[in-house]
Amino acid sequence: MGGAAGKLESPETKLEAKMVEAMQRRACKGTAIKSFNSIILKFPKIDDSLRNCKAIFEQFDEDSNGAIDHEELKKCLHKLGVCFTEEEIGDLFKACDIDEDMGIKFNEFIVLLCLVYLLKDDAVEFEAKSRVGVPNLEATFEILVDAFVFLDKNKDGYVSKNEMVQAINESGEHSSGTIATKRFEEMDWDKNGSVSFKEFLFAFTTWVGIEDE
Ligand SMILES: [Ca+2]
Ligand SMILES: [Ca+2]
Ligand SMILES: [Ca+2]
Repeated sequence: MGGAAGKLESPETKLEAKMVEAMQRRACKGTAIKSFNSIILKFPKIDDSLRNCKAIFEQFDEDSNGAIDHEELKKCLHKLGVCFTEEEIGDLFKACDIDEDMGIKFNEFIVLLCLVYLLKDDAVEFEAKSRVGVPNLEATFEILVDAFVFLDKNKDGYVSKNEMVQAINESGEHSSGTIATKRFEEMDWDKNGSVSFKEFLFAFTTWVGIEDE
């Protein structure tokens, strides 16, 4: 809202502010990613692992209508041992229900789980209870967080176009400027000139070919 002049993006909700904080905390630990290409090389592995989320999704979609509604989400978070306030659950739901049809579809669910993973960074219970039959899921989320930390050079919790250009330049590709711009535009869904972790995750599900069905 008002007073954000001079700032590229200011968090719209408390949840987004928390996400930025969590990302900045995580950024302090550094990143294992050395180049944008190395992220691309991990796509097949990430793809496999994310598809395996389908089983968790189906488990939480109790009425099997292909979407997780508000009540189902509450139960889902409870089962994962995540203690969010009503407001946070509402914000999380709105943040991930991008087509605003009041239900979290599979691709939206992946984004949601990864955001929860980031927010529960310092909480052991998520790790302990998230073993719902999806080996390596957390390792995959960690790669995604790591990739974002790699791109967010100034560690403000958002990726700007300049940071994207810088990241791709480091890979030493010649036509990198165009690639960077293209990738950036694919990620910046609301076209406000910066990419949040949520936007990054949605772009990722598209890149690896997970669309809602
Ligand atoms: Ca449902
Ligand atoms: Ca940044
Ligand atoms: Ca944006």
